[in-house]
Amino acid sequence: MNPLNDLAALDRAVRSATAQTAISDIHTHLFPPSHGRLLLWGVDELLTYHYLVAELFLVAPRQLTPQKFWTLSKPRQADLVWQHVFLAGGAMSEAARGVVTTLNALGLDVAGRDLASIRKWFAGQRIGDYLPRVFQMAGLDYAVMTNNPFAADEAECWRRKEPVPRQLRTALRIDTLLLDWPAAAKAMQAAGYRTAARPDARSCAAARRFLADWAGRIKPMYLAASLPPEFAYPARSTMAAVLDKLVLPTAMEFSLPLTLMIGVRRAVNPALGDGSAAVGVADVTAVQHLCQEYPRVKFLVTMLSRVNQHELCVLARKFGNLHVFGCWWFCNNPSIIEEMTRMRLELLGTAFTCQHSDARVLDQLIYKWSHTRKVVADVLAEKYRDLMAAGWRPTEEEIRRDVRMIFGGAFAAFCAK
Ligand code: FIX
Ligand code: ZN
Repeated sequence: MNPLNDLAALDRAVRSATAQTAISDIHTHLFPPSHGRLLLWGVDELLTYHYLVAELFLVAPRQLTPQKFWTLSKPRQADLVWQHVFLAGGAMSEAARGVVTTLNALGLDVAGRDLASIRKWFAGQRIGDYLPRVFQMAGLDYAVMTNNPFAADEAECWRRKEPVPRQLRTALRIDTLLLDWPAAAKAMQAAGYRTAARPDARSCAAARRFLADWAGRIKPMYLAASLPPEFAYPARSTMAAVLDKLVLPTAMEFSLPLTLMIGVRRAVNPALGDGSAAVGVADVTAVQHLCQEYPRVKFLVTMLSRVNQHELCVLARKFGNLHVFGCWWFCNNPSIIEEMTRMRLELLGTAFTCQHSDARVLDQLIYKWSHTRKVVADVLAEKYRDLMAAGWRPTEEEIRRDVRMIFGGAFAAFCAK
Protein backbone atom coordinates (compact mmCIF):
# COMPACT_ATOMS: atom_id res chain seq x y z
CA MET A 1 0.00 0.00 0.00
CA ASN A 2 1.07 3.56 -0.72
CA PRO A 3 2.33 5.90 1.95
CA LEU A 4 -0.19 8.61 2.82
CA ASN A 5 0.84 12.02 1.62
CA ASP A 6 -1.61 14.56 2.93
CA LEU A 7 -2.97 15.38 6.35
CA ALA A 8 -6.63 14.93 5.45
CA ALA A 9 -6.06 11.38 4.15
CA LEU A 10 -3.98 10.62 7.22
CA ASP A 11 -6.71 11.82 9.55
CA ARG A 12 -9.35 9.77 7.69
CA ALA A 13 -7.18 6.65 7.81
CA VAL A 14 -6.55 7.00 11.56
CA ARG A 15 -10.20 7.58 12.38
CA SER A 16 -11.42 4.72 10.26
CA ALA A 17 -8.81 2.31 11.68
CA THR A 18 -9.68 3.34 15.24
CA ALA A 19 -13.39 2.95 14.60
CA GLN A 20 -13.14 -0.42 12.83
CA THR A 21 -10.26 -2.39 14.31
CA ALA A 22 -11.31 -5.39 16.39
CA ILE A 23 -10.60 -5.03 20.09
CA SER A 24 -9.68 -7.72 22.60
CA ASP A 25 -11.07 -6.63 25.96
CA ILE A 26 -8.55 -8.06 28.39
CA HIS A 27 -10.40 -7.53 31.67
CA THR A 28 -14.14 -7.59 32.34
CA HIS A 29 -16.53 -8.96 34.92
CA LEU A 30 -18.83 -10.66 32.42
CA PHE A 31 -20.01 -14.26 32.55
CA PRO A 32 -21.37 -16.78 30.06
CA PRO A 33 -25.18 -16.75 29.71
CA SER A 34 -25.12 -20.34 30.98
CA HIS A 35 -23.96 -18.98 34.37
CA GLY A 36 -27.42 -17.52 34.81
CA ARG A 37 -27.83 -14.55 37.09
CA LEU A 38 -24.07 -13.95 37.27
CA LEU A 39 -24.23 -12.32 33.82
CA LEU A 40 -25.70 -8.85 34.27
CA TRP A 41 -27.41 -7.08 31.39
CA GLY A 42 -30.29 -4.74 30.65
CA VAL A 43 -31.31 -1.24 31.64
CA ASP A 44 -31.84 -1.85 35.35
CA GLU A 45 -28.34 -3.33 35.65
CA LEU A 46 -26.92 -0.43 33.66
CA LEU A 47 -28.57 2.09 35.96
CA THR A 48 -27.50 0.32 39.15
CA TYR A 49 -23.84 -0.02 38.10
CA HIS A 50 -21.83 0.67 41.24
CA TYR A 51 -20.25 3.77 39.70
CA LEU A 52 -23.78 5.26 39.44
CA VAL A 53 -24.93 4.06 42.85
CA ALA A 54 -22.01 5.98 44.38
CA GLU A 55 -23.09 9.04 42.37
CA LEU A 56 -26.69 8.67 43.53
CA PHE A 57 -25.69 9.40 47.11
CA LEU A 58 -24.00 12.62 46.05
CA VAL A 59 -27.33 14.06 44.99
CA ALA A 60 -30.09 12.03 46.67
CA PRO A 61 -32.13 13.51 49.54
CA ARG A 62 -30.77 12.79 53.01
CA GLN A 63 -33.63 10.40 53.84
CA LEU A 64 -32.48 8.05 51.09
CA THR A 65 -29.70 6.18 52.86
CA PRO A 66 -27.63 3.40 51.29
CA GLN A 67 -29.12 1.02 53.87
CA LYS A 68 -32.63 1.84 52.66
CA PHE A 69 -31.56 1.69 49.01
CA TRP A 70 -30.26 -1.88 49.32
CA THR A 71 -33.60 -3.12 50.68
CA LEU A 72 -35.34 -2.06 47.45
CA SER A 73 -35.92 -4.17 44.36
CA LYS A 74 -33.53 -3.70 41.44
CA PRO A 75 -36.08 -1.80 39.29
CA ARG A 76 -36.85 0.51 42.21
CA GLN A 77 -33.12 1.14 42.74
CA ALA A 78 -32.78 1.86 39.04
CA ASP A 79 -35.74 4.28 39.24
CA LEU A 80 -33.94 6.23 41.94
CA VAL A 81 -30.72 6.50 39.93
CA TRP A 82 -32.74 7.54 36.88
CA GLN A 83 -34.61 10.16 38.86
CA HIS A 84 -31.73 11.69 40.79
CA VAL A 85 -28.63 11.18 38.65
CA PHE A 86 -30.25 11.51 35.21
CA LEU A 87 -33.45 13.55 35.37
CA ALA A 88 -32.58 15.85 38.28
CA GLY A 89 -28.79 15.57 38.10
CA GLY A 90 -28.22 16.07 34.37
CA ALA A 91 -26.44 12.79 33.48
CA MET A 92 -23.13 14.65 33.20
CA SER A 93 -20.71 12.06 34.62
CA GLU A 94 -18.88 9.58 32.41
CA ALA A 95 -20.85 6.64 33.88
CA ALA A 96 -24.17 8.42 33.27
CA ARG A 97 -23.23 9.45 29.73
CA GLY A 98 -22.34 5.81 29.18
CA VAL A 99 -25.91 4.70 29.81
CA VAL A 100 -27.13 7.33 27.34
CA THR A 101 -24.61 6.23 24.68
CA THR A 102 -25.55 2.59 25.16
CA LEU A 103 -29.31 3.03 24.96
CA ASN A 104 -29.00 5.35 22.02
CA ALA A 105 -26.72 2.93 20.15
CA LEU A 106 -29.30 0.21 20.70
CA GLY A 107 -31.80 2.41 18.90
CA LEU A 108 -33.79 3.30 22.01
CA ASP A 109 -35.24 6.77 22.42
CA VAL A 110 -33.28 7.75 25.51
CA ALA A 111 -33.95 11.43 24.83
CA GLY A 112 -37.65 10.63 25.27
CA ARG A 113 -36.82 9.72 28.91
CA ASP A 114 -39.40 6.97 28.92
CA LEU A 115 -37.82 4.34 31.14
CA ALA A 116 -40.89 2.09 31.01
CA SER A 117 -40.69 1.64 27.25
CA ILE A 118 -36.93 1.07 27.43
CA ARG A 119 -37.56 -1.68 29.99
CA LYS A 120 -40.15 -3.20 27.72
CA TRP A 121 -37.64 -3.40 24.88
CA PHE A 122 -35.07 -5.18 27.07
CA ALA A 123 -37.73 -7.61 28.33
CA GLY A 124 -38.13 -8.75 24.71
CA GLN A 125 -34.44 -9.61 24.22
CA ARG A 126 -33.05 -13.14 24.42
CA ILE A 127 -29.57 -13.24 25.91
CA GLY A 128 -28.36 -15.89 23.44
CA ASP A 129 -28.91 -13.43 20.57
CA TYR A 130 -28.24 -10.27 22.52
CA LEU A 131 -24.70 -11.15 23.66
CA PRO A 132 -23.28 -11.61 20.14
CA ARG A 133 -25.08 -8.45 19.06
CA VAL A 134 -23.42 -6.42 21.83
CA PHE A 135 -19.99 -7.84 20.98
CA GLN A 136 -20.55 -7.01 17.35
CA MET A 137 -21.68 -3.46 18.15
CA ALA A 138 -18.67 -2.89 20.41
CA GLY A 139 -16.35 -4.38 17.77
CA LEU A 140 -14.78 -6.97 20.08
CA ASP A 141 -13.26 -10.27 19.09
CA TYR A 142 -13.32 -11.48 22.67
CA ALA A 143 -13.47 -10.35 26.28
CA VAL A 144 -11.65 -11.88 29.23
CA MET A 145 -13.84 -12.67 32.23
CA THR A 146 -12.93 -12.62 35.92
CA ASN A 147 -13.38 -16.16 37.22
CA ASN A 148 -13.13 -16.53 40.95
CA PRO A 149 -12.71 -20.12 42.14
CA PHE A 150 -13.24 -18.96 45.74
CA ALA A 151 -16.80 -17.82 45.00
CA ALA A 152 -19.06 -20.82 45.56
CA ASP A 153 -21.70 -19.82 42.99
CA GLU A 154 -19.10 -19.29 40.26
CA ALA A 155 -17.20 -22.47 41.09
CA GLU A 156 -20.39 -24.49 40.89
CA CYS A 157 -21.05 -23.31 37.32
CA TRP A 158 -17.59 -24.47 36.23
CA ARG A 159 -18.01 -27.83 37.92
CA ARG A 160 -21.22 -28.29 35.91
CA LYS A 161 -19.17 -27.57 32.76
CA GLU A 162 -21.68 -25.06 31.41
CA PRO A 163 -21.04 -23.88 27.84
CA VAL A 164 -19.07 -20.70 27.25
CA PRO A 165 -19.60 -18.64 24.08
CA ARG A 166 -16.59 -18.12 21.85
CA GLN A 167 -16.59 -14.40 22.71
CA LEU A 168 -15.58 -15.06 26.33
CA ARG A 169 -12.22 -16.20 27.67
CA THR A 170 -11.23 -17.01 31.21
CA ALA A 171 -8.94 -15.56 33.88
CA LEU A 172 -8.32 -17.11 37.28
CA ARG A 173 -8.90 -14.57 40.02
CA ILE A 174 -6.86 -15.13 43.19
CA ASP A 175 -7.46 -12.07 45.40
CA THR A 176 -8.73 -14.24 48.24
CA LEU A 177 -5.46 -16.20 48.33
CA LEU A 178 -3.40 -13.03 48.57
CA LEU A 179 -5.61 -10.87 50.75
CA ASP A 180 -7.44 -13.29 53.01
CA TRP A 181 -5.61 -16.58 53.34
CA PRO A 182 -7.92 -17.96 56.12
CA ALA A 183 -10.98 -17.47 53.86
CA ALA A 184 -9.14 -19.01 50.91
CA ALA A 185 -8.05 -21.96 53.07
CA LYS A 186 -11.64 -22.52 54.17
CA ALA A 187 -12.92 -22.50 50.59
CA MET A 188 -10.16 -24.87 49.46
CA GLN A 189 -10.85 -27.18 52.42
CA ALA A 190 -14.51 -27.27 51.50
CA ALA A 191 -13.45 -28.32 48.01
CA GLY A 192 -11.35 -31.17 49.45
CA TYR A 193 -7.86 -29.62 49.61
CA ARG A 194 -6.04 -29.94 52.94
CA THR A 195 -5.24 -26.33 53.70
CA ALA A 196 -4.73 -24.91 57.19
CA ALA A 197 -5.36 -21.42 58.54
CA ARG A 198 -1.71 -20.54 57.89
CA PRO A 199 0.08 -20.89 54.55
CA ASP A 200 2.56 -23.52 55.80
CA ALA A 201 4.41 -25.82 53.40
CA ARG A 202 1.70 -28.51 53.37
CA SER A 203 -1.09 -25.97 52.82
CA CYS A 204 0.84 -24.31 50.01
CA ALA A 205 1.34 -27.66 48.33
CA ALA A 206 -2.41 -28.34 48.57
CA ALA A 207 -3.18 -24.83 47.31
CA ARG A 208 -0.86 -25.40 44.35
CA ARG A 209 -2.88 -28.46 43.48
CA PHE A 210 -6.05 -26.36 43.81
CA LEU A 211 -4.68 -23.77 41.38
CA ALA A 212 -3.38 -26.45 39.04
CA ASP A 213 -6.80 -28.11 38.98
CA TRP A 214 -8.52 -24.80 38.26
CA ALA A 215 -5.98 -23.96 35.58
CA GLY A 216 -6.80 -27.31 33.98
CA ARG A 217 -10.53 -26.81 34.40
CA ILE A 218 -10.97 -23.31 32.97
CA LYS A 219 -7.74 -22.82 30.95
CA PRO A 220 -7.24 -19.19 32.04
CA MET A 221 -5.35 -16.60 30.03
CA TYR A 222 -3.75 -15.33 33.23
CA LEU A 223 -3.90 -15.28 37.03
CA ALA A 224 -5.21 -12.00 38.45
CA ALA A 225 -5.65 -9.99 41.62
CA SER A 226 -6.41 -6.43 42.56
CA LEU A 227 -4.36 -5.10 45.41
CA PRO A 228 -4.33 -2.18 47.85
CA PRO A 229 -2.00 0.82 47.53
CA GLU A 230 0.02 -0.61 50.44
CA PHE A 231 1.07 -3.59 48.31
CA ALA A 232 4.78 -4.17 48.95
CA TYR A 233 7.24 -6.70 47.59
CA PRO A 234 9.49 -8.07 48.96
CA ALA A 235 7.89 -7.91 52.38
CA ARG A 236 7.49 -9.89 55.57
CA SER A 237 3.83 -10.40 54.87
CA THR A 238 1.53 -13.34 54.27
CA MET A 239 0.83 -11.92 50.85
CA ALA A 240 4.50 -11.87 49.85
CA ALA A 241 4.94 -15.41 51.19
CA VAL A 242 1.92 -16.65 49.24
CA LEU A 243 3.28 -14.98 46.13
CA ASP A 244 6.69 -16.63 46.53
CA LYS A 245 5.58 -20.06 47.64
CA LEU A 246 2.43 -20.49 45.64
CA VAL A 247 1.38 -17.94 43.06
CA LEU A 248 4.65 -17.28 41.23
CA PRO A 249 5.64 -20.97 41.10
CA THR A 250 2.19 -21.71 39.64
CA ALA A 251 2.58 -18.89 37.11
CA MET A 252 5.91 -20.39 36.03
CA GLU A 253 4.70 -23.98 35.98
CA PHE A 254 1.73 -23.23 33.73
CA SER A 255 3.26 -20.27 31.84
CA LEU A 256 0.48 -18.04 33.09
CA PRO A 257 1.01 -14.27 33.21
CA LEU A 258 0.13 -12.61 36.52
CA THR A 259 -2.17 -9.61 36.26
CA LEU A 260 -1.85 -7.13 39.09
CA MET A 261 -4.29 -4.25 39.47
CA ILE A 262 -2.81 -2.06 42.15
CA GLY A 263 -4.09 0.88 44.15
CA VAL A 264 -7.63 0.09 45.26
CA ARG A 265 -8.56 1.11 48.78
CA ARG A 266 -11.58 -1.09 49.40
CA ALA A 267 -14.56 -0.41 51.67
CA VAL A 268 -13.80 3.24 52.40
CA ASN A 269 -17.55 3.65 52.77
CA PRO A 270 -18.81 0.06 53.09
CA ALA A 271 -22.47 1.07 52.82
CA LEU A 272 -21.93 1.68 49.10
CA GLY A 273 -21.27 -2.00 48.33
CA ASP A 274 -19.15 -2.47 45.20
CA GLY A 275 -18.98 1.31 44.94
CA SER A 276 -17.32 1.67 48.33
CA ALA A 277 -13.72 1.69 47.10
CA ALA A 278 -11.41 4.65 46.68
CA VAL A 279 -7.91 5.05 45.32
CA GLY A 280 -4.47 5.36 46.90
CA VAL A 281 -1.04 6.06 45.48
CA ALA A 282 0.93 2.81 45.44
CA ASP A 283 4.64 2.01 45.50
CA VAL A 284 5.70 1.05 41.97
CA THR A 285 8.94 -0.46 43.24
CA ALA A 286 6.93 -3.53 44.29
CA VAL A 287 6.35 -4.18 40.57
CA GLN A 288 10.01 -3.48 39.82
CA HIS A 289 11.15 -6.03 42.40
CA LEU A 290 8.76 -8.67 41.08
CA CYS A 291 10.01 -8.14 37.51
CA GLN A 292 13.62 -8.39 38.71
CA GLU A 293 13.10 -11.43 40.92
CA TYR A 294 10.96 -13.35 38.46
CA PRO A 295 12.23 -12.69 34.94
CA ARG A 296 10.42 -15.83 33.73
CA VAL A 297 7.03 -14.55 34.89
CA LYS A 298 5.09 -12.11 32.74
CA PHE A 299 3.39 -9.32 34.65
CA LEU A 300 0.37 -7.48 33.29
CA VAL A 301 -0.07 -4.36 35.39
CA THR A 302 -2.54 -1.53 35.69
CA MET A 303 -2.61 1.01 38.48
CA LEU A 304 -5.53 2.96 39.82
CA SER A 305 -3.92 6.21 40.81
CA ARG A 306 -3.25 8.77 38.12
CA VAL A 307 -0.15 9.66 40.13
CA ASN A 308 1.38 6.22 39.50
CA GLN A 309 0.97 6.20 35.73
CA HIS A 310 4.22 7.86 34.69
CA GLU A 311 6.40 5.78 36.98
CA LEU A 312 4.74 2.56 35.83
CA CYS A 313 5.15 3.54 32.20
CA VAL A 314 8.86 4.22 32.66
CA LEU A 315 9.24 0.89 34.46
CA ALA A 316 7.62 -0.92 31.51
CA ARG A 317 10.50 0.35 29.33
CA LYS A 318 12.93 -1.55 31.54
CA PHE A 319 11.40 -5.00 31.58
CA GLY A 320 10.35 -7.25 28.72
CA ASN A 321 8.26 -9.17 31.26
CA LEU A 322 6.08 -6.16 32.14
CA HIS A 323 3.08 -5.08 30.08
CA VAL A 324 0.95 -2.10 31.11
CA PHE A 325 -2.72 -2.06 30.29
CA GLY A 326 -5.94 -0.17 30.70
CA CYS A 327 -7.18 3.01 32.29
CA TRP A 328 -8.70 1.40 35.32
CA TRP A 329 -11.95 2.46 36.99
CA PHE A 330 -11.41 6.06 38.20
CA CYS A 331 -8.95 6.52 35.32
CA ASN A 332 -11.57 5.43 32.77
CA ASN A 333 -12.60 9.01 32.01
CA PRO A 334 -11.90 10.74 28.70
CA SER A 335 -9.56 13.36 30.17
CA ILE A 336 -7.40 10.74 31.88
CA ILE A 337 -7.56 8.18 29.04
CA GLU A 338 -6.32 10.89 26.73
CA GLU A 339 -3.40 11.84 28.92
CA MET A 340 -2.44 8.24 29.70
CA THR A 341 -2.66 7.08 26.08
CA ARG A 342 -0.59 10.00 24.85
CA MET A 343 2.06 9.37 27.50
CA ARG A 344 2.16 5.63 26.83
CA LEU A 345 2.56 6.15 23.06
CA GLU A 346 5.36 8.60 23.72
CA LEU A 347 7.18 6.25 26.10
CA LEU A 348 6.29 2.78 24.85
CA GLY A 349 5.40 3.11 21.18
CA THR A 350 2.59 0.63 20.64
CA ALA A 351 3.83 -1.98 23.15
CA PHE A 352 0.95 -1.60 25.61
CA THR A 353 -2.80 -2.19 25.81
CA CYS A 354 -4.54 1.14 25.86
CA GLN A 355 -7.72 0.07 27.58
CA HIS A 356 -9.84 -2.64 29.13
CA SER A 357 -13.54 -2.11 29.76
CA ASP A 358 -13.97 -3.61 33.24
CA ALA A 359 -17.58 -4.06 32.14
CA ARG A 360 -19.78 -5.60 34.82
CA VAL A 361 -22.89 -5.30 32.72
CA LEU A 362 -22.79 -6.75 29.20
CA ASP A 363 -24.33 -3.69 27.52
CA GLN A 364 -21.56 -1.48 28.97
CA LEU A 365 -19.22 -2.88 26.34
CA ILE A 366 -21.01 -0.61 23.88
CA TYR A 367 -20.28 2.69 25.59
CA LYS A 368 -16.99 1.84 27.24
CA TRP A 369 -15.50 1.01 23.87
CA SER A 370 -17.16 3.70 21.79
CA HIS A 371 -16.01 6.35 24.27
CA THR A 372 -12.48 4.93 24.31
CA ARG A 373 -12.29 4.61 20.53
CA LYS A 374 -13.12 8.31 20.20
CA VAL A 375 -10.43 9.45 22.65
CA VAL A 376 -7.81 7.11 21.20
CA ALA A 377 -8.63 8.32 17.66
CA ASP A 378 -8.01 11.94 18.70
CA VAL A 379 -4.70 11.09 20.36
CA LEU A 380 -3.49 8.91 17.48
CA ALA A 381 -4.51 11.50 14.88
CA GLU A 382 -2.32 14.02 16.66
CA LYS A 383 0.59 11.58 16.97
CA TYR A 384 0.50 10.63 13.27
CA ARG A 385 0.26 14.32 12.32
CA ASP A 386 3.41 15.00 14.32
CA LEU A 387 5.09 12.01 12.73
CA MET A 388 4.18 13.21 9.24
CA ALA A 389 5.48 16.67 10.07
CA ALA A 390 8.74 15.01 11.08
CA GLY A 391 8.96 13.35 7.65
CA TRP A 392 7.43 9.86 8.15
CA ARG A 393 4.80 8.60 5.70
CA PRO A 394 2.72 5.76 7.17
CA THR A 395 0.49 3.57 5.02
CA GLU A 396 -3.14 2.75 5.88
CA GLU A 397 -2.06 -0.81 6.57
CA GLU A 398 0.58 0.35 9.06
CA ILE A 399 -1.95 2.52 10.82
CA ARG A 400 -4.33 -0.44 11.17
CA ARG A 401 -1.43 -2.55 12.46
CA ASP A 402 -0.58 0.05 15.10
CA VAL A 403 -4.19 0.46 16.22
CA ARG A 404 -4.61 -3.29 16.56
CA MET A 405 -1.45 -3.39 18.68
CA ILE A 406 -2.85 -1.11 21.37
CA PHE A 407 -6.31 -2.70 21.11
CA GLY A 408 -5.11 -6.20 21.99
CA GLY A 409 -2.36 -7.15 19.54
CA ALA A 410 0.42 -6.16 21.92
CA PHE A 411 -1.26 -8.14 24.71
CA ALA A 412 -1.43 -11.24 22.50
CA ALA A 413 2.20 -10.80 21.48
CA PHE A 414 3.26 -10.35 25.12
CA CYS A 415 1.37 -13.47 26.22
CA ALA A 416 2.89 -15.46 23.34
CA LYS A 417 6.49 -14.35 24.05
O1 FIX B 1 -10.91 -5.52 41.17
C1 FIX B 1 -11.41 -5.30 40.07
O2 FIX B 1 -11.34 -6.09 39.12
C2 FIX B 1 -12.16 -4.00 39.92
O3 FIX B 1 -12.13 -3.63 38.58
C3 FIX B 1 -13.56 -4.16 40.41
O4 FIX B 1 -13.52 -4.74 41.65
C4 FIX B 1 -14.34 -2.87 40.45
O5 FIX B 1 -15.48 -3.07 41.21
C5 FIX B 1 -14.73 -2.38 39.13
O6 FIX B 1 -15.69 -2.84 38.56
C6 FIX B 1 -13.98 -1.34 38.52
O7 FIX B 1 -14.21 -0.92 37.40
ZN1 ZN C 1 -12.22 -5.34 37.39
